[in-house]
Amino acid sequence: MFSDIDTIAALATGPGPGPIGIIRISGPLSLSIASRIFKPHKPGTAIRPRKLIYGQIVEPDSSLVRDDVLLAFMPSPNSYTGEDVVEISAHGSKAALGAILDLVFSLGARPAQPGEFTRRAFLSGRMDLAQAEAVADLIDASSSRAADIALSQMQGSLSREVGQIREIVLSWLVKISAALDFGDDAGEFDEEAFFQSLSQQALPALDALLEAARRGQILREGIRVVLAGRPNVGKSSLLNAFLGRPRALVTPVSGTTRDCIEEKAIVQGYGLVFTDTAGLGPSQDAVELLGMEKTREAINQCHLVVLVLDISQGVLAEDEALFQQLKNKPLLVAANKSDLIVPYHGPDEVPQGMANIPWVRVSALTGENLDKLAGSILSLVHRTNTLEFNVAPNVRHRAAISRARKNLLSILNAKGSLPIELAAIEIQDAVNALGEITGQTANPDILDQVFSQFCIGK
Ligand SMILES: Nc1nc2c(ncn2[C@@H]2O[C@H](COP(=O)(O)OP(=O)(O)OP(=O)(O)O)[C@@H](O)[C@H]2O)c(=O)[nH]1
Ligand SMILES: [Mg+2]
Repeated sequence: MFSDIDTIAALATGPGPGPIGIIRISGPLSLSIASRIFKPHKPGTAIRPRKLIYGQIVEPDSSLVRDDVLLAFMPSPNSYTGEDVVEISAHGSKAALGAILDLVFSLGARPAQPGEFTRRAFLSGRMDLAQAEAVADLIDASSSRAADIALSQMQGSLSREVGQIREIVLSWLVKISAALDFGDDAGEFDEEAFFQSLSQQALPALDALLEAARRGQILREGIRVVLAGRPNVGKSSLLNAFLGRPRALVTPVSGTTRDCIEEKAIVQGYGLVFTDTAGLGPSQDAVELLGMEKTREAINQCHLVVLVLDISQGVLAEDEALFQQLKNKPLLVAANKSDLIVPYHGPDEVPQGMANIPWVRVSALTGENLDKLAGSILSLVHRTNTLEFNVAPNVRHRAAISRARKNLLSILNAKGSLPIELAAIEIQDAVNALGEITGQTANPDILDQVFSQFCIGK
């Protein structure tokens, strides 16, 4: 049978040299290309589905051996793309892999576009669009929490939630269409039930997804933590301790850090974006004053502030003044330089005014209690933004959810004065917007936009 689907190939592993590199071929020619270049170690061994076979890649014309490899064949429809797929695991040198790929191209495959394997998986119905996007999220995940959510969405968690809302809205579209087409013959259209279903089922579910998107953004981009405090208390030393490398300058001179320094660290599975700041306090120096202005901006934009103290000096009036300024933000105190005070095992003497906020004694110098500080940061984030969720709609999903939400609100806000024809249009738009998330109503432009963000080979 004639097929207009061509065969694509690409390196599926990273571009640098590595112990193993995997070449993936997908499309109708996959098996015939593999048969022409693969010579099994045991003569006569057939390329059988889902069996790993050891052999060599040999140029058909020159009989030149290119590499020792393992080859796997996954026939359609039970493969990643839904098409015939061959994967060749070779040695990961650029030269060896490049030569094998050239051979594959010379026999009729063409280089895959970014995300084209996953696009084919979507088009053949192996996964929906939200699941396909989760594949890219999983590859890009920089923390284990972000990876957990990507995996959950790859397995369909977001698609199910969106699908349930779409079902509700779609069921009303069907009823409204019947009422419009058949009038009284379709039976009474229950307007009350319609409004109730939108306001009490669909709308709260959309709002919950928008809230999940907001929280998910924290995980995608990292939890923004500002290290603030008087000059010289050890803010930069704490940043370096979290990063495990000397990123910021540390000196005994007060006012060493003049500009904000932002760095991401993975702490207990979460991405934390720390901002080390210029110390806050009285100053006449124009540069220092500018630095403090930037510190305040960073504080405004962060999820939480760690107020760093030099506990070897006790809690000074300046520390308490800073505490007063910061206490409206999620806040905790890092009582730093605890190595300088006599070993102490009783409860911390926390000043009365600061009694209600988490307080951790640490030493950036020795690393003592750094884990405890990290744990306190995370539990404070959990308290202010629960992070126990398994869906995190991205920017594209959020836009579609907001559109659907707007459609439902225009029906509900009209309080029954909207002609049913117009309600039908709003409902149809909402169904379409939700369908864009999972791909039922996604046009080629949306697909291009989604898949162009993938890497080649995925
Ligand atoms: N003993 C001890 N010294 C520390 C500790 N943390 C920082 N220091 C010392 O305190 C001094 C100031 O440290 P920095 O990290 O530069 O302090 P900072 O808060 O960033 O200072 P500015 O950038 O000037 O605001 C340096 O001499 C550090 O070595 C600690 O936990 N224990
Ligand atoms: Mg500093």
